[in-house]
Amino acid sequence: MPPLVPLPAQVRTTDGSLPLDGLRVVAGPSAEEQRLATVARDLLGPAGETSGGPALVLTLDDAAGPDDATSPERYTVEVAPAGATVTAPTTEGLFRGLTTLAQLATTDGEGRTVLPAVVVQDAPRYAWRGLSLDVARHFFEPDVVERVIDEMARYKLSVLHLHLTDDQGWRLELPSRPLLTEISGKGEIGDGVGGFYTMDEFRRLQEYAAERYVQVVPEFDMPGHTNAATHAYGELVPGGEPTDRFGGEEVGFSKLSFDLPGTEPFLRDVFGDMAAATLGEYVHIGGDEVFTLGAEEYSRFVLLAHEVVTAAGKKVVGWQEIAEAELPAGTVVQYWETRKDTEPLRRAVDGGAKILLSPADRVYLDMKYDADDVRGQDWGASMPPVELRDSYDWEPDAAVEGVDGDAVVGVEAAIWSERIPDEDTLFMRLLPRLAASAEVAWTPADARSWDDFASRVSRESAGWRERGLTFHASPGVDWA
Ligand code: TNX
Repeated sequence: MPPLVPLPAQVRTTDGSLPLDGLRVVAGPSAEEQRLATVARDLLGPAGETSGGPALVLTLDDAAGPDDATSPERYTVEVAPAGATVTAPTTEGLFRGLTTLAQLATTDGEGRTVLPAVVVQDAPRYAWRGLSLDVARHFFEPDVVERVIDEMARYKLSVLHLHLTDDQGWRLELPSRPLLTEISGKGEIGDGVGGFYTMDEFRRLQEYAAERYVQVVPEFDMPGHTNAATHAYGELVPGGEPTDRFGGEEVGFSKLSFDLPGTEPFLRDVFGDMAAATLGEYVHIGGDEVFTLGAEEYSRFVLLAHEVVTAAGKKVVGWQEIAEAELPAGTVVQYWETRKDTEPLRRAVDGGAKILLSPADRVYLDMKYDADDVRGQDWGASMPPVELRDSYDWEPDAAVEGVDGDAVVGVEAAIWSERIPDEDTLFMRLLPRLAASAEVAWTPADARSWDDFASRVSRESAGWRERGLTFHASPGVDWA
């Protein structure tokens, strides 16, 4: 069996192989199909075109994918010695099929790059297969984020959630509130200079992601985690004096007060600007770890943020805590706190909310891998380390007690960057756990097994090395 990650729904190997050398790529006439033909040529390497030889044909076709699949991302890949096809109902499906094709490429006994003969019929378990990246505690330049998106695309992830604000920094320039980045774009945890994305950089980042069928979901975290905002705009705190810069790791001390006259205009400005700059359908309103507001004030805050985002034409996502408010149906609630009672989540789901799964003990990728991993995130005795197998061996349907699998929109790994000062550390934390989380989100439950995953993921390290990416050599895997 070819070592595909995430494992497709159905893979059948047949005889022979198709050399890439000279393979033509043929696609339909639309601009996007033609672009995908170029993507295919890039993914398959410098194959070189010859006329009349075998071809790789990309075709839009509703009949593609496993028999019972309805996902727009479903696809079929067929490779035979005479040629290859990728079929899908959408260009998104074609792209997912191409990423499978790229993983299939291997070297044969004569040193040629070939695709093994195979039939893959595939579709994702969940549409939302995400990664949440904290660019507030430590800032990551656009080129680093692009390299993260490249790996996400390889593992068929579909959502990049950017945690753009926190106590330590504000990372998105906004036309309505320039001081946010002029003042709070500088600095981060430790001695780093910080930084922020201009509107232009943010648009280009979203386009880069969209070309890989990854949707960016931007987050402004409120009403806690707000020191970067109150450091820039004194009107957001009683007394009107801007708060001091914060470069520590502590959480839960900052807040926005609902009743200050500056608060609602601020909320309308920042979420309005953000919604206008967002190409995707979702905006994340934060809402986590608010220890400084009463339940009623918190609730009013969440509902106001919800209203502003909805009025701007975007759907709302928020951290688990927003389930304490009476949420409108369709709100996506991001579960993370495995140590808390899930009763508010059950109530939210009864009211029509959807659940996005980011259980910290499985897919918080900043957590230490093992007890000796002193530079990893550590929540003390209440949270054990998160090794690769922990990220793999869990069942989304059973993750939130009393919440039915039908309410789950997907799985999102999260990486908080308090202890991630640079790109090498970032990738060492992401890899290999990101691949495990991706398979949990993509592959049918009954097709998954740790032993099989361990043998397939072992082959990924060769590519990580080639691409200059750091990774953690998790035990139990015979790394290539
Ligand atoms: C909790 S998880 C947080 C973050 C921290 C993280 C550190 C969540 C929604 N909030 O603010 O970065 O712990 O592990």
